[in-house]
Amino acid sequence: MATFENITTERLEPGIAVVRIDRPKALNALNAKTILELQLELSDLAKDSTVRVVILTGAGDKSFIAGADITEMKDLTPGEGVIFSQAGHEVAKLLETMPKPTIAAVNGFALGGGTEMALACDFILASDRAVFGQPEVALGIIPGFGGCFRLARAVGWPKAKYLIYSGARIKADEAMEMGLCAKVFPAEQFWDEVVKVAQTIARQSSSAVTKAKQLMVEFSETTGLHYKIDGEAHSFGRLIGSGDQREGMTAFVEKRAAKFEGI
Ligand code: DAK
Repeated sequence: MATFENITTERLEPGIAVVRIDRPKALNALNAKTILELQLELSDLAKDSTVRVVILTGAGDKSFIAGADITEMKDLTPGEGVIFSQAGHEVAKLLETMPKPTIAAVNGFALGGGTEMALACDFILASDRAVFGQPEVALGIIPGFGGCFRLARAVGWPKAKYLIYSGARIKADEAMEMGLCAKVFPAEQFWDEVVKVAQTIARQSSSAVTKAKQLMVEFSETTGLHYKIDGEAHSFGRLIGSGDQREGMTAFVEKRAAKFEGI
């Protein structure tokens, strides 16, 4: 089994793989290396017949994924921006289409790319301490891992537009009300409840569950979605290198408010 720097995988019975993003210094933000590691690990789990359910979560109790790594994204060139986005799309696509259920166990901050990766899973289980949001516009960019489409698919266009244009952060109860989460559990019991859900699924007929997933992927027009998302990667690439993207990300790193000029 491969050993990675930023992710770990734990096996639980019966046939559950728990993939944890583990970058505490950046609240589990996704840098390019973590995205590559996720891509490799999820491809293996997708093919592993002993795995019936995959849980994606964040290490620690503060953060699921605090977004893409802003420090690393700050200096991307437009070409690198497209490559980064496409790698993130591959990870999201694996979560969305692998022939077994994927559960996002959102234990804390799920911002930007964090909400997007959670949305790519089959469903979201959230701790009552979870916080969701798409704050990209505050950094001079747009959601780059499929957020514009998957968020709208989950909560409807008006609410997705509200969340994306405002960058508002919402707590688990509001996310539940909007239809983003399948269940919210108190933080103290969160992990036990997540494992119970995964075990319940893992004990069903895996061929029936896989068929149900395949049908839902097909009928939710996910294939069309992947085509549209490629357009998102190129739109993102065009924002990389803009004055507002440099200002937004430099301001985050310098811990000050951004001054945008709309360029
Ligand atoms: N990237 C890098 N470092 C991060 C980070 C991030 N996203 N989030 C947190 N950190 C780091 C902080 O800089 C800090 O580092 P030190 O100062 O200790 O060195 C450390 O984690 C602890 O964070 P805080 O001190 O800020 O902790 P607080 O509890 O005060 O605040 C917070 C927690 C999650 C509210 C705050 O850290 C925060 O606002 N973080 C940024 C959240 C955010 O804006 N996320 C969205 C990122 S943009 C695309 C692909 C993907 C995307 C877009 C395009 N393409 C290529 C097409 C996605 C974009 C995003 O996700």
